[in-house]
Amino acid sequence: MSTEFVDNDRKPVGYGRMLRKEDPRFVRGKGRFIDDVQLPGMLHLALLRAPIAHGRILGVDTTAAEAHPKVKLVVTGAMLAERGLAWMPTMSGDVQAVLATDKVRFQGQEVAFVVAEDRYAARDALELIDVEYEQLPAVANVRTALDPAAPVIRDDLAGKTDNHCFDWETGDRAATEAAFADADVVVSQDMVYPRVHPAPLETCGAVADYDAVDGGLTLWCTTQAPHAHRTLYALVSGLPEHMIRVISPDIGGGFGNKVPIYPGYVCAIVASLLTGEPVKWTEDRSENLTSTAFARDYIMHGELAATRDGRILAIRTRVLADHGAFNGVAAPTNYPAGFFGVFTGSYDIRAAYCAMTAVYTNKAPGGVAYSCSFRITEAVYLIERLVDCLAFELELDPVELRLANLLRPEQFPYTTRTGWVYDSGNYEATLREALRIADYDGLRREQRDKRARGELMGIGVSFFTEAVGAGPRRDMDIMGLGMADGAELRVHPTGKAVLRVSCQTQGQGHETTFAQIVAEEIGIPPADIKVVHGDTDQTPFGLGTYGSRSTSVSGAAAAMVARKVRDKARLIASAMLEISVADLVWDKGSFAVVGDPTSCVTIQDIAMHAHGTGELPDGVEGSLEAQVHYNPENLTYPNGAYICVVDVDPDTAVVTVRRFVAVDDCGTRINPMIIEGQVHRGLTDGVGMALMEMIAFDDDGNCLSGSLMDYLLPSALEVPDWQTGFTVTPSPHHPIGAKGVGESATVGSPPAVVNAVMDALKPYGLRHADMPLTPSRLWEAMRGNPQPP
Ligand code: PCD
Repeated sequence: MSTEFVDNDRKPVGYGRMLRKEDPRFVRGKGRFIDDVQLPGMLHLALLRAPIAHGRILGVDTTAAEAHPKVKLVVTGAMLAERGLAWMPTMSGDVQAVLATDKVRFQGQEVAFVVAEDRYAARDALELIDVEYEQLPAVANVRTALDPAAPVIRDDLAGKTDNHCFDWETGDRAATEAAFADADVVVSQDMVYPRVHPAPLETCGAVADYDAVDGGLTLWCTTQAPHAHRTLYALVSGLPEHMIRVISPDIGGGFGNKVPIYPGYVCAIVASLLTGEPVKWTEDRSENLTSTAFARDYIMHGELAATRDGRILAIRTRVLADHGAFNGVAAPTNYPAGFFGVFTGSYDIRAAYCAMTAVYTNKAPGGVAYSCSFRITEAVYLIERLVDCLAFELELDPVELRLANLLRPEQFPYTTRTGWVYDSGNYEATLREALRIADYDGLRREQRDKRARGELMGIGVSFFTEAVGAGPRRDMDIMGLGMADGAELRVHPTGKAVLRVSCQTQGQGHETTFAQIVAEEIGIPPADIKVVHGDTDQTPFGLGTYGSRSTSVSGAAAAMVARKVRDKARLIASAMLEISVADLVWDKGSFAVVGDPTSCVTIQDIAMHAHGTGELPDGVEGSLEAQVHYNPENLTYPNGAYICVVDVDPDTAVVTVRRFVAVDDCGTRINPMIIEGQVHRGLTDGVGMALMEMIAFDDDGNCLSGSLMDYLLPSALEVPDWQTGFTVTPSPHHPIGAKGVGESATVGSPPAVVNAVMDALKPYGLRHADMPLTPSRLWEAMRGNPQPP
């Protein structure tokens, strides 16, 4: 069943619509997630978290908790400090407390842990720990974090006298100022991309199992990057790397949330080392929302310079970035602001400049690539909102304005003013396809009629370019680990194959699409190719799955390793057919003698021969397998045009997303059905961020969004039937021409929704309101009282 082709006119090999191989286990409830891992004698860990955002720890009394009959162990920060484990490095060169020793720096921070016989006892015993705090004033407002009077959060850092985290700039300041000086028109707009949370269905967790006899540690954990995590655990704990095995089982959604290393994972390891038993830690929903990595939280001031007839000349932006209490950004080392540098978007812009200041606040750490390749969501939102602001000022149609400024096909490969080399695209064709599907002119006519009747209908357009597939080793690493990925392929004697990859599916369907990539190259049906991933003992090294990098990097590795196997198969076929390799032709799955298609051997015949007793060509070893390590030459640059149609209720300011057209160009499409699923997911995400989601804090740094009653996620009720389309502009450097797509829709949709709402509210003279566009916020804005973000 799992190999059934929905697109039945294709041969059952290679690319095309295909039901997911993983579905039978998921729909039967047979997936194996972290909480399904049960080991004999397993103990349970619970974390005590700070009730306040900022406070000095005066004392921790664990006596009563230790006396609990089911408690095996209680550990405080002080105890970890004795072992040199109270602090750990973050992925961005900062340090983060595993358990607080001196101060707590955000509400929900880890202070102590209990290990008990069962989960309930561990939780109960937390209540028996008595922590005495001296409450300190909290820095909850990013705008005042750098005030001289602001309390210093990171007094653990030697010589630190303020809350400054880092400064970053990109582009050419002088050229940009000159372009602005020459411009007929300048539009400027302040905008906030609020703090949001990836909120995966499955929260984070781990099971650590240390074997004191052989010195090996097995860690099952919710990680998007098992190999990188293993190396980091080895470096931090001093355990030898070859004795650490990280297993990432089925993952119930990642969305960037499962890229960082969290204190809970480290505590589970420590607990297993100390007790000699396996220890499980599973987060609850509030812990996930309040203490694991957030995303966005950028306050942006953007400006566009243009000619009066709508030629965009330059873009300039200042960003104030809230990084929380510890800089927990997970992005390549040299990119503290992720890939925000692509803020010139999809346009032919002559000059660009960005200056960013990042600060510490008393909030949870993070800054992860939540459904975007490291801050591209923020960059795309900035430029796409600014383009609409410019259209508003010039009274131009936002589509016309975009068409006049989009990069043209002959400009690729195109180097942006901030140094990114866009590989390929046909932006106008992509936008025109979206206009066609949406019947843009018809929509505008409908809007005119409705406006005349006092109804608020809005049409929003966005065009995005993403930069995914991090990344070339020369430019990108995470904590010194280059971002290249391995792949290993073994074809067994009967012609069935096993592909081993380092990336880690979290629901994207790699077990299906990666089998399809190999199938396309060597002609073995996808059903006969097993994809092994998520276990460092079973797979070659690589940096994992985030920033939509799997297809661009591991997918390329899979194609390359299959080609390597095919090359070997060709040599063996030449011996089998007793003909020179030059006289062989490949036809997906078999080699035949040129001009004599009946003299042929299939890949399955070759596999048996390779493992058998027959003659092999000189210098060719038996078996049919290969390994590669693929270092991408460049990122891939998927792009797309989105059109959103909304209705806004004039009395309640409730927004209804009525239609949404998404045309994506991700180059060669491996499995269109999976791509559509990915796009639907991302669009839903985008509607959520535009209209509902925000992690909010009060003035004391109390998190107000610690449950799904307070942090609203979109459901099927809030979203329309998505209409998708595509264009195909292959990536020139990727072996199969594919670009990533997993996050495209999250990146491209928020500005389309906001542009649509602003378009609906044009009769009110409104040009901008900040996300999330909740009814109360919009209602105030419609009455001329915009709420402070
Ligand atoms: N594809 C195809 N074709 C093309 C492309 C692609 O077919 N051209 C497909 C593949 O193969 C896969 C998918 O699709 O399966 C996706 O892909 P990509 O784009 O490469 O991506 P990846 O890497 O794989 O993944 C990742 C992503 C991300 S990143 C995110 S957020 C999200 C997405 O993915 N997540 C998730 N999606 C998803 N889904 C699900 N289900 N779940 C999840 O969790 Mo980050 O950075 O992490 O934030």
